[in-house]
Amino acid sequence: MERTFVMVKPDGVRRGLVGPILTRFEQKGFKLQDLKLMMIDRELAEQHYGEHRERPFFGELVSFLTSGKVCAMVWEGPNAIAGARLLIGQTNPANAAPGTIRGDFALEVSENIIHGSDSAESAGREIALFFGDAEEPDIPRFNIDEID
Ligand code: FUP
Repeated sequence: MERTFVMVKPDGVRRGLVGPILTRFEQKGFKLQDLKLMMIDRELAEQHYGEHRERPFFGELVSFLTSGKVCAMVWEGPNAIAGARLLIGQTNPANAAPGTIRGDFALEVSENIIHGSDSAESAGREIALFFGDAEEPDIPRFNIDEID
């Protein structure tokens, strides 16, 4: 069983695509483990896309990511990391196949709707960055058997 980090970016949230995107992951059979709608600040955006720091589009990428709410998610399933990338499609929506999320819903690389971790290492890092320690839910939960 594998876990991956997926994020609907501000363009996807603005356009009302959270529902259709959740549906695709659920229809595929992946299990939703965690989800939150949140603003991300510049520091988190820069950490998340740290590997692109020297690229010419980095400034625009960070401004875009901080321009509105994102929907951060953790999905679980067999081969979830590569499987999510297949559902998402190529980075540039112009090359993304119809039937993929970017292929069906986006036109330009600067607004490509969604992010998915590209490796086990990225998935671990990104889940920790957005959700903290996944084993420690931030809402206290109780065990019904422990109630008198
Ligand atoms: P992906 O893993 O498919 O999200 O793609 P990358 O990590 O290569 O790129 C991360 C983000 O940078 C993309 F989602 C959009 C942005 N980007 C550009 O804006 N221009 C480019 O030429 C490449 C990437």
